[in-house]
Amino acid sequence: MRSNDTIAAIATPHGKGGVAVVRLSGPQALAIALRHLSAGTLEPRHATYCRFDELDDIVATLYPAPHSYTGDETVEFSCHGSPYVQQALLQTLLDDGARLAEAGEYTLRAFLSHHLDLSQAEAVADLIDASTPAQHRLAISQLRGGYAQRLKEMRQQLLDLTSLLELELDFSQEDVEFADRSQLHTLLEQLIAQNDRLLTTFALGNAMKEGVPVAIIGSPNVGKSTLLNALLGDDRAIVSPVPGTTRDTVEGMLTIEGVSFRLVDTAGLRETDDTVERLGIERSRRAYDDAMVVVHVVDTPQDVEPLAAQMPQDGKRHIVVQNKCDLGTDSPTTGALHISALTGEGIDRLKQALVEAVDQRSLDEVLLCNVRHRDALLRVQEALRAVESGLESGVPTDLVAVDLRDALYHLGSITGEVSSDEILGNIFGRFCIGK
Ligand SMILES: Nc1nc2c(ncn2[C@@H]2O[C@H](COP(=O)(O)OP(=O)(O)OP(=O)(O)O)[C@@H](O)[C@H]2O)c(=O)[nH]1
Ligand SMILES: [Mg+2]
Repeated sequence: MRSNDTIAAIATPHGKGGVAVVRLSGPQALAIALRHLSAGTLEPRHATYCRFDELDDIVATLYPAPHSYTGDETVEFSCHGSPYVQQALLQTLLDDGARLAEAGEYTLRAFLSHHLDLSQAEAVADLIDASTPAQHRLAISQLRGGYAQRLKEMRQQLLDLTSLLELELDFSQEDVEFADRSQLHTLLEQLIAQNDRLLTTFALGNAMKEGVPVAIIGSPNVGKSTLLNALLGDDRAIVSPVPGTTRDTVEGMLTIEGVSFRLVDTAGLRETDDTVERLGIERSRRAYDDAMVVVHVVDTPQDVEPLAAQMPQDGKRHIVVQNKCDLGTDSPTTGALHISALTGEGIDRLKQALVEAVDQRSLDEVLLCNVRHRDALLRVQEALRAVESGLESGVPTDLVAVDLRDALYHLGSITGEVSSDEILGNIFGRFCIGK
């Protein structure tokens, strides 16, 4: 995977801008650059104002190896942001021996030269994708390493465990259980607990990244679609006085106080003989299952109490909303937020309730937010459980060691201690060119 090519790409977005940055990185970077710059030389990490051929007046900066992002010698050209200038500058570099960088190749090089581990490289992609403060916070904490640190600790514990067990293996001929089994058990239990704890943070981490899933649930005609539209400030879903209007789930993204929510309007729940409506109701149930927050909508005060009384204890946050309060027919009930999706009354209070339903404190903890990492940690969990039961049932130590190595392998796949071209291709292919 490691190549000695000198690569070049435009690092700034497509199109016209005040300034554009073209990056050149690899062993020939400085040599190529100096053939086109009016400056005789470039001082490391100093901005040098000079001419690039007859093309443009630019600022060039040299980052010598190994203290650059990629670890290779790198020159960055800040030119005027005309698409013509950017393209012509890039083409000059390509004509002079550089190769066009592939998507994510700069960050791939940073990984291969050990400037970033794999989880941090993925955080770079997340950071570029971040569009809310919560997504940004998540990506930065993964990049700066609270998360990588946690994985490193787990890896160290796993290595300790392995060496304890191997000690026992070394002495197995002498027919003694050499390793202190109780120490082994303690270490193992600690590891399993750590791993499980990290896994449980996935729901929140993923919700922060992809939007907190919110299901809007209720009987037909109570105003769920009207509510979705009111929250989004957009005519997203069809509204009509006919019960059973919404047949499919309808989604919309909403950011409140820096947290993004994925709102899902659903088909009204009722007994029905209509096949299509029944399929829609099945989807409503699925939306409920996937939700972190459930907004229950009713339109009569009598429905509030029975609903509030039998709220399921399913780990989800439930909010009861009594809609159509503009009709003035309802006496105020406790246990529900009174709103009118039609006039917008109470919508701000509902938004507040949504934000409060997300435990913001836990945002400062290390959160798992990457599906690939979650899959790996599930495999670690499986392997550790196998170790546990192997030790309990007196399976030969060398077989237990196989499961331990399995756990090490999957943990290492997260940070990239073990990786394959396929994994790397998958991860870095998602980047834009120039990163
Ligand atoms: N007066 C009043 N009418 C409302 C309010 N919200 C919704 N409605 C009306 O109630 C009717 C049903 O609204 P919808 O939003 O389609 O209801 P729904 O819950 O999505 O219904 P289904 O999709 O059939 O399950 C429409 O005629 C809306 O205009 C409200 O706050 N006040
Ligand atoms: Mg509807």
